Amino acid sequence: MSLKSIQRKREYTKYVVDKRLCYYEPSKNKFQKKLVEELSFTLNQKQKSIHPKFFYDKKGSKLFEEICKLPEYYLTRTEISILTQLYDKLPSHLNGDFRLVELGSGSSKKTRILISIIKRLQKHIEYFPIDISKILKDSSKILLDDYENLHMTGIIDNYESGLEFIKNYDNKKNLIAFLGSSFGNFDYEYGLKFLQKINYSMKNNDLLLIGLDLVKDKTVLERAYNDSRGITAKFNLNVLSRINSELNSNFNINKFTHHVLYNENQSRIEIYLRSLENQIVKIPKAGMVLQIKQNELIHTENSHKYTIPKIKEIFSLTGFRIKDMWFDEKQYFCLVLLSKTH
Ligand code: AVJ
Repeated sequence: MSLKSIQRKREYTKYVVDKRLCYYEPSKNKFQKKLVEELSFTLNQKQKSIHPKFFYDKKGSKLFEEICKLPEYYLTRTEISILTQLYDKLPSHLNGDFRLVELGSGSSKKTRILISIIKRLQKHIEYFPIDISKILKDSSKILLDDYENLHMTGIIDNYESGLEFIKNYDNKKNLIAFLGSSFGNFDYEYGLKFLQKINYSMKNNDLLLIGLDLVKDKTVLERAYNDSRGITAKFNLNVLSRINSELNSNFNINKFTHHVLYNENQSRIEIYLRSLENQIVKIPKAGMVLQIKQNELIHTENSHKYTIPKIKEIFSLTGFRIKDMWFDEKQYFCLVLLSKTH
């Protein structure tokens, strides 16, 4: 890919790759600054934690794709099976041309299904993936080769900034896809705030398609996050390697282990890194020296599971109307189509 022109817009740099592909990337070293700022706060709390968005460097994104193929990790497979049903079920909700905006461009397999559905209904398709992972740059070329009438504008940033970006971008209707139960990472309060934020960035005719994982048997859930091949463990530990390479820290990944539990009261999977011994870790670029005790847990992720009444509650509290809901046979996962209440 050669860059034909580079142009700056506010804090983004716009890279025009060709007529059908451009992307916006935050200028300066916005990422490293954020990583330092956030870690110096969250690792200094009594319950140490690392935000799950930091999992997704190049290696982490690759490992996550491997997770999606694991026999125990039913989420991706199940969501794809529901998306496949939408060839028949989504078109009646799409009147007029829609642009596909995707929060966390994730697996291109899901994107392809949505693009194919839209492709049957309109001549040109615009696709705006919003993803903090730079992997976006690689996966985009293949999509363009496969779909002639596709135009892509990638936004390499976090969801909040990405939503800010698309808000009032133009008058075209947006179908915002937020798949994979990524929403499950948010706790209840922040989840509501985030939905309000999405709602606020939507026009009256825009739609939101969101994928949510449902409450189910505890052993099924725990196995999905503690697979027999240890890929999820690798994915979890990789966040420490990432911090090492970006902040010159000296986490020894052999001195930590993957720890998972399903918290039934909160209906969520909780993921931690458990320290195998008393240890001291230095993070020079954050000016930190951490004392970590044997068996101390560093929290890295929550993955919330929902019931149907809970789903109805969170959307009615945040200004949405449920237009439709789709499930797989086992009711493991669901896709919810929403519009603004107006
Ligand atoms: C990307 C947040 C949806 O919670 O299932 C998978 C991340 N972490 N295995 C999830 C994840 C460990 C995943 N989400």
